[in-house]
Amino acid sequence: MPATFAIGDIHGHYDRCLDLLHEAGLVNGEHHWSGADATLVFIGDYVDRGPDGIAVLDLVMRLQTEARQAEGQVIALLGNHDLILALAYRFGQGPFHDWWRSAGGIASDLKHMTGSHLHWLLNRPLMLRLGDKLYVHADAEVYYDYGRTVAAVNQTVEQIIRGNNVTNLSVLVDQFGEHRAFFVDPERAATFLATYGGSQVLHGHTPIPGMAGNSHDVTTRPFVYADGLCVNLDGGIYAGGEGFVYRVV
Ligand SMILES: [Mn+2]
Repeated sequence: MPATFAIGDIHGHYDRCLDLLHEAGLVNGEHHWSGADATLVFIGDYVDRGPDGIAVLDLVMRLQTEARQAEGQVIALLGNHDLILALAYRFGQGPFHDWWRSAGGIASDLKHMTGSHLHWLLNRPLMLRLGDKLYVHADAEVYYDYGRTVAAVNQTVEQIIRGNNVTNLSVLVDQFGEHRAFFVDPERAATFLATYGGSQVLHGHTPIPGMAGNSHDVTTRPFVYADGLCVNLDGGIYAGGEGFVYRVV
């Protein structure tokens, strides 16, 4: 079985992202896919807060193509920050633009964003089930509002984010901002897995130091919690954390 890797929230830190992928053997010195038939899952939040979110989007989009040609695959989930940038781009000045700014939106990201970035963002899945792992961006319960299977959630959210119903979009963005649902109550993680399948939830969205405390190496490896049911992959790169690529299988 081909190897599977996952990487958490990049938030515009393109150079750090490349370094991590290179260390993991997934890109070569020329920044091209070198992971052969491996699977790499990006957990979302490519943009905002850090210097160059669009470069991160371009990298992920290109690696998807290159991996496919090598019989590997790059799967990229949608993060809440990615959604907000897409809405700021689509709707222009107004509530979503204000939301994006207050969420750490970077002016040059919006300036350099194109229709192809938007198209790509609007086609990102919210959830992924691969083997016995369930991948989501947020440690939140927003998913329940959109369906009781991975496929149903992805389909419902895709329709909403391509649509023009501002109320539905606002509710989605708001709920997507929840944190720590499974940390405060491990029973919620068990219920989540019973609903969507899998034996472990892999997520980002909530920097590990906020869960595990601030010991020196806390941002360099995944944080397992909720009786082993959850794995947090957010190494807090935007706040100076080193981050990591997690070898899942
Ligand atoms: Mn997030």
